[in-house]
Amino acid sequence: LNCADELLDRWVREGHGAHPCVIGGGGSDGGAEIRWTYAELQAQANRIAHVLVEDLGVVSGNRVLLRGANTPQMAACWFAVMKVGAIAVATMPLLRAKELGQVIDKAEVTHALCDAALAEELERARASHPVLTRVCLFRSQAADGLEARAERRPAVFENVDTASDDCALIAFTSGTTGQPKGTMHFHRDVLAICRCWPRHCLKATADDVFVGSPPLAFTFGLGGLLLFPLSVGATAVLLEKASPEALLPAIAKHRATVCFTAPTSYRAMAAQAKAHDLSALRKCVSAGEALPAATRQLWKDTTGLEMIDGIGATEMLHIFISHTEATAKAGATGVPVPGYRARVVDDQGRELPRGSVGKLAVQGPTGCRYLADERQLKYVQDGWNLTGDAYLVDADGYFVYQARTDDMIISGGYNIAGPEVESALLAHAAVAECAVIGVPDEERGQLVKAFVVLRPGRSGDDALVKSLQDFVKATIAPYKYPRAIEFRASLPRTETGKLQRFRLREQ
Ligand code: 3UK
Repeated sequence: LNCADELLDRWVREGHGAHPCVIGGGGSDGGAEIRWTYAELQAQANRIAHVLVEDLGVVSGNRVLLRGANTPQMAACWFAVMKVGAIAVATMPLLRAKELGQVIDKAEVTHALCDAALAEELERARASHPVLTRVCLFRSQAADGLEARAERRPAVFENVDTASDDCALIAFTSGTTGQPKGTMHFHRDVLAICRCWPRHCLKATADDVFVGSPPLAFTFGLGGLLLFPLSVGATAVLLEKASPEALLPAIAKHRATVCFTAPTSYRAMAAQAKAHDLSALRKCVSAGEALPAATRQLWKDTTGLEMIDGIGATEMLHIFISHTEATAKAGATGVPVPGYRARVVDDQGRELPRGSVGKLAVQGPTGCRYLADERQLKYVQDGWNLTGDAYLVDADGYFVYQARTDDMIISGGYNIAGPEVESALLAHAAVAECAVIGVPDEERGQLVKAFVVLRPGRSGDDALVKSLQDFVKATIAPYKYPRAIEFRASLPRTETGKLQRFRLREQ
């Protein structure tokens, strides 16, 4: 079993080879836009597979680092790595030499395919990590570049017959704190995620056109922008720069029907959506962070569309609690995706009654396998994956996100979930973005503090502080209101759109 066969080759075999598959490139570098059919992506992946084996000496089980923005070439490289039975180690484009070095060490990377535009940091990392022996650049004019080599190779390749439990990829967590952790996923895991959430919650078809912002190096992006569209024979639009400002015109231009991005990006898009033709859009998927009820409503008011929220994790490969547009419930993440089981447990792993806040525990066809890491024993207990999230199950059986367990605030004896306060603040007309943390306080242990980015034209004066505090007190239990409010021009976020609350705490 090789996941490239089911996701790519079979479409060509079954007469779907002429259907548009991946569109992209032609970005800021002024290059021409690439539009590859399924047959063309397959041919390109096959040629690169030959280069991997015959020029670069890759054997199955080797770890191949992939470094590039979201482009068709990156997609071809990913499938080539699958085809030769090697293990893809995709890295975030913004990583620096030091972080790349950690990835190379931890994943024992021997080979790399790297976008020429991003070669510099990798070369610096390589200088101090000789285990990485071969680097080949793509999107390069060089005579020894990947394209030049691939051109000379045949367009057919016989996939290595990997076992279903051979490792297909090592994904590194985006790391909101501390050291990056590598998680292993098998060929069968790649196929399992295509059969679970997309089939039950997304319900896409070959006519769909997928677009979005998460990097292919982030499993949210790998699934949403490559695996899921290809699993149904649809088209994937890959954007090199996917800021909210770039996403809107791309949706219009490609008449995209499915969009994957983070809540903060939907909020930014909502502010400008009216100026773009979003009429083809039908599915708007949000993940990476909790989706506040106010953001769901804002997007509905702007576009008429109900969003689909889903919680996923690098450790689980993709989304495991979610819903359809028809079963959306404001403020709740949803119910376990068919194939997965989830429950809320106490510190001893005992299931808690509905309404009680505890640790989220998940089980399903995918799960956490850290590369040699003592944290495995913390993440998986009694066969349940503990994602590090605090949740409750409401009266209807919906899972309602509270906070990262380390982000829960204890103030004056109360447990307060920062994201609940953030959701309340986001419904205020003056608030564009916000982050709520606990700061040390002699009297209360911790004090609820909000960092607020205002909408244009608003000024952060004492009257607004009072207005925001009153607004929160009128929306949720008054003891949760932010006793301190600081106005900021922006908030620290990861490349994947996650708030870095730990950075605010450090300051
Ligand atoms: C948080 C959410 C509330 C949560 C991811 C979809 O985010 C992804 O993976 P990461 O490893 O982070 C995992 C953590 O992020 N989170 C993600 N989605 C939600 N919290 N509501 C949500 N909808 O703390 C989780 O433990 O970066 C998301 C698919 C694949 C992914 N890797």
